[in-house]
Amino acid sequence: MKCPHAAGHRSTPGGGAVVIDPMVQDLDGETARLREAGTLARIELLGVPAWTVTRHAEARRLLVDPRLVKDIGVWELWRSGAVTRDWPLIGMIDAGRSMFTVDGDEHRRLRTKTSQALTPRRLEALRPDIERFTEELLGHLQEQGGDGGVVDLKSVFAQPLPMRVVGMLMGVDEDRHPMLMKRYKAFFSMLTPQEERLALLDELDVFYYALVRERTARPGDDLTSALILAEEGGDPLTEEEVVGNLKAMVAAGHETTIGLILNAVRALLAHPDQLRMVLDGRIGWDAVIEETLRWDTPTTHLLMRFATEDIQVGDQVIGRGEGVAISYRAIGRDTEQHGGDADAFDITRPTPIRHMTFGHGPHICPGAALSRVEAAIALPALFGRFPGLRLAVPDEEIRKLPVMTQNDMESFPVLLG
Ligand code: STR
Repeated sequence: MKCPHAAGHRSTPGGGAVVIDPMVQDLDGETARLREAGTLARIELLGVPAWTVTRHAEARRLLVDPRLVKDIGVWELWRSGAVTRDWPLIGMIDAGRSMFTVDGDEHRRLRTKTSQALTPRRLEALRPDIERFTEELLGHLQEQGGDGGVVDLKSVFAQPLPMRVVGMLMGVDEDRHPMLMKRYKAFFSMLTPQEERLALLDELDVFYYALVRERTARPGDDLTSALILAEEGGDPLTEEEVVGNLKAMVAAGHETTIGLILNAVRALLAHPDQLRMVLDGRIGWDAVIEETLRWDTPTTHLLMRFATEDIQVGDQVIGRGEGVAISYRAIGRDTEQHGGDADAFDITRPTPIRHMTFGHGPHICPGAALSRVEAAIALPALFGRFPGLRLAVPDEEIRKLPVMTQNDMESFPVLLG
């Protein structure tokens, strides 16, 4: 990669960029530094400069601003060749044509069926399956940790559950799940060499194209088949678009919900008084889920949108062609939105639902309701079965994965109690 700094990035008055740490060694410190750097902060992503939005109110405005688009072709650093596919984060942006990468009328065309399939009403039909998966995986926990030994809540429960749910929804057979989980882990990890990441993305494409062809020949009652079939009189998605949406659904449905489930368990175990309130029925699981989403967001930074023209934000200007990330973790800790104690986990706060963790505007997370249903089934079932659940190591020893955009941990060793 050529030096991107040479490409004429405008600097903020007086401020150096916050360098985002690929090893995620101090996430809370970094979040605080981002908030200190201002509403619109300069960041550096592995040598590549960008802006990021750190405040709730400003993100709400910018996420509906049509001058910010997903089209990588607008990015000056990409057009000039300063950023290439050698950059380890390129797969987060240049991810094929899908509802994640397109705006405007085309975006509506790509997204409508998916959002219709994921309304709270439609999701009621999935509930029995999610409950069945949950029971099965709780059985695996019992088998592996029932003798009083340490068991990894991540690999045995929090990771396979969302994979099974999104696999069922999209029509991906269970025997493919280990392959997908392994590849996505390597995709997100900054320790994976870039040639390896590009190769595994190609392998995933081969898999997804084969799946789409199979469903084209023999449609099932999954969402992939629905995406292939044209509405009466409607115009069908292209094969590339179906593959793009399928990839986005599997990657997002699996990776983010792991974080939601594990972060909620971790927060409750670290706040036993609050756990007691939930187990006594004094406060609902929905409060736990919403507060976890705000306080410990599964997505740390969402990459990336690009300015089609200069955009004034306070006394700063996002220059035409520059990249803008959204720092959801910082936004969840916004004191203007959540009060002076925004850094505290508190399920009794009056307005926990006013977070923006699922985004805002046309690209707002289509899977939000699904992830809430998953967590609302998984968490009470887990604590119902193992009320004495506790961490097997001190909380400070839990390691974050070296992933720049997602908030995920290496493992979560517990004792079932
Ligand atoms: C991963 C790689 C890929 O093949 C397709 C996508 C598109 C959807 C992206 C996904 C990515 C990364 C994780 C995202 C997801 C949408 C929601 C999820 C960004 C780039 C979040 O973390 C919010």
